[in-house]
Amino acid sequence: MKPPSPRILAIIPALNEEASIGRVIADLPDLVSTVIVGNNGSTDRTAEVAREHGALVVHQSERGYGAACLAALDEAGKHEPDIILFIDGDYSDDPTEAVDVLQPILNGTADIVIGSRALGTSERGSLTPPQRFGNWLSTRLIRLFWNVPFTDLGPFRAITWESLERLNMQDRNFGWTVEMQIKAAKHGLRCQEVPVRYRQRIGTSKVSGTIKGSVMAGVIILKTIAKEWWTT
Ligand SMILES: Nc1nc2c(ncn2[C@@H]2O[C@H](COP(=O)(O)OP(=O)(O)OP(=O)(O)O)[C@@H](O)[C@H]2O)c(=O)[nH]1
Ligand SMILES: [Mg+2]
Repeated sequence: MKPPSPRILAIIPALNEEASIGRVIADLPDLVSTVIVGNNGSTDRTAEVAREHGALVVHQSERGYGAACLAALDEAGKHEPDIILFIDGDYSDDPTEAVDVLQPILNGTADIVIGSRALGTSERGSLTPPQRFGNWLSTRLIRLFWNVPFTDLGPFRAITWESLERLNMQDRNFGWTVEMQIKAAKHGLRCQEVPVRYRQRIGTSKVSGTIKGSVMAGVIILKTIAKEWWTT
């Protein structure tokens, strides 16, 4: 008898992404059974568009990438998921590549898979120089301290539900992705990367396109690395 196929849930943190969120949901492959949008107090039609495309929308009034993901995860837990796929709501990631991101977990060779934009191709202007440098520095530090050779902190990623529960994620902001990778290394999870492509976002840039946003995200990421190092 064929074993039952794993239940795969996608989580999309979203703040004012009405122009792109529908396309992200529509382009996800059929093997994703449920989409949960962590709506961070959007003042546009993000929630309506997401619902029109069949997603469940969870509201999180507290701003912050991690806060949106945590709210969506609370809901995800009610659906007995096997695998969680994370993807941004601005259409920078290509949802059709979810198949590649999920494959190592489906094959049983990985517990967490990061879609790496450093291994793949990024459209001109989609990643700013400070962002590239920040990702390079952060992944070098992870390699140095925890000995796992990640090349990116990209948002497009998949992890088994069982592993995610073990990581006990805490960060409520842009430390979310780096925290997950460091904790995965600390817990000895089987970590893998696959190349993904990255495009110019749809809609207006909120973080990386502004100097203030980049500096803030960089500081939060470095602080998270320091905190995890202290608590190793
Ligand atoms: N900026 C921001 N984004 C959030 C928040 N909560 C959820 N998001 C979503 O998190 C994802 C990543 O944020 P982005 O604004 O795309 O961040 P980025 O890719 O570093 O930079 P830009 O695409 O240039 O804005 C998007 O889907 C946002 O809608 C939040 O509180 N602030
Ligand atoms: Mg973006």
